[in-house]
Amino acid sequence: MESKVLVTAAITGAIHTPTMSRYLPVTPKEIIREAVSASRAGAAEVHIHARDPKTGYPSSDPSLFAEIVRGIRNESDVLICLTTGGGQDMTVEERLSVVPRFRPELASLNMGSMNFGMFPLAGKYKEWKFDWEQPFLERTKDFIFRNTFADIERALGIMRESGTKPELEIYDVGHVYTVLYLKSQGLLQEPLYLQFVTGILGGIGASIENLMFLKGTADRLLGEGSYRWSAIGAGRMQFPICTAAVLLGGSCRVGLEDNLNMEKGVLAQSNTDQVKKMIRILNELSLQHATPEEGRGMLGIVPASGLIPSEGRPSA
Ligand code: KMH
Ligand code: ZN
Repeated sequence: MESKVLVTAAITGAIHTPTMSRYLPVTPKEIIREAVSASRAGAAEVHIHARDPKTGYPSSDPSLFAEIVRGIRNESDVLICLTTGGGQDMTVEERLSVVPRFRPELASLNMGSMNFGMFPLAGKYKEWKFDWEQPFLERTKDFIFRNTFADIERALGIMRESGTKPELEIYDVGHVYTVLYLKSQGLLQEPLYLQFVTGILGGIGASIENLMFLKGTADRLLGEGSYRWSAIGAGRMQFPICTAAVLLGGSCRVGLEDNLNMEKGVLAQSNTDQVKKMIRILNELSLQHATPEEGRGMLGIVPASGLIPSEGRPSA
């Protein structure tokens, strides 16, 4: 087992909408506050999306990302992982633009095109805070989350030039084979960083059997020592999947991007509350969370000496 567990907090994402929880961070200030607080509670990594501060609509606006990155960096040395998954209306170019601009230590990289169904969430609410929310969710019945091989290769080129490590998002077992292919082409550097995403409608379901299948496949194809891994359970499976992951020697991701609740029917009042719950679980299991520096060591990220406040990292 890894000696330490790298806990990630995914602060706001592009799935949930403001009606679903008044605690969902929306403005750059809220996102910064939540990220810094989550890191103080034990998250070594924060996964960042931006939203329109007035409406909460997922945004690729670089000025919002700049404010968020700068704000977090001013107060914390937490590993910052910027999304390149973005939101459903963004082009691949818009989604990737944060990488050369901010040169983050980590950026997500989704391992295949797929259905990404958020439409069942639309049926759970009768009244909406904003007009965009219901159609935004319903549209995903006809949405393809685009991540072609060409897109992935382009993203990897940009990440290489930017000194950014890709966090490889694996939504199903075929995506592990895509990682194997990319590795065989010399496009990935070890240790690889895999994020097993379970419970998205269109991807593999959130069960412990599936998690073990994903990990077993990765061990067999990639070699156990060649990668670090973390897991996500979307929705109510967040804590069960995270707990299983850490028992299997992996790391885990919590946060309001993936789950709005603390337990069934109880909204989490912050990302930090979820991080604290995960740390309590780790402690009960005699496991320890990694600091950001230990996280960098686990992922083979050269510590960015003098992480500059205004952008993600200094030039190479
Ligand atoms: N929302 C998660 C299921 C990304 O931002 O690139 C996956 C995710 C992808 O976080
Ligand atoms: Zn994300």
